[in-house]
Amino acid sequence: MAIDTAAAVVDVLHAGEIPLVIGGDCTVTMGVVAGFHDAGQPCALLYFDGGPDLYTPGRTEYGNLDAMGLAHMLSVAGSDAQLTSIWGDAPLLRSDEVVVYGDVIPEDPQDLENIVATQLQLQRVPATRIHQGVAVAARAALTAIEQAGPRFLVHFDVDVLAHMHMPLANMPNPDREPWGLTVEEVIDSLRIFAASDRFAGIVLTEVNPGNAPDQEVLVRYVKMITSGLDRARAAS
Ligand SMILES: [Mn+2]
Repeated sequence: MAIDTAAAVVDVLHAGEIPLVIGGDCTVTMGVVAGFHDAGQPCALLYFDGGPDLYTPGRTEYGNLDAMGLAHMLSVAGSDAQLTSIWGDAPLLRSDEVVVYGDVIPEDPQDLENIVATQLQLQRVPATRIHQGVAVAARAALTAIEQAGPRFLVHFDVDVLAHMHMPLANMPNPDREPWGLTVEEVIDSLRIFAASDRFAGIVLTEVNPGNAPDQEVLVRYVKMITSGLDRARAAS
């Protein structure tokens, strides 16, 4: 699937358009980043997600690859070599080409993702910082990602929202502190990112319509994304 996704992204980029990729779990982003490389337009990655997906096989309770996507793009030690070698020996991304935005991983020195993120010196703008002021937080993330490369891709996992606000994620974060984002915080953030000259595409992940309590939630999701991608409204 990742290889097919990469080929489709190459076609979109060669047509001079901005890819909108609808996943899928978070591993779909591997194929999208690879597509930018294959098209000769390597991208930095703004990882807008409730967790940084830094687990490797054998290190999560559930074993879901969904929680391992960024680890495999960075070729973190313990990654599955079948996945990290699809596009050659070099990692798809270096850690200085990534900014993690909106995560709710605990600042616990025992937390595995916290340990890996610290070791990699990943730049992070966690949800707690966004709650203090979304515009300031989003502009800080934007500055960092604009410095990370000539263009950036946004990976957007619906689990960055508190599940009670948008109950669609395949692997929801629990509804307890630290809380995920609100719909308004997502819209304000996306507008700031999408207005950048360096915004080069977006991947939407984890939306499982089977989880939706009613159709209205899906309508709210689509309105949130389209409103967030309204580049003309970023200054408002
Ligand atoms: Mn994710």
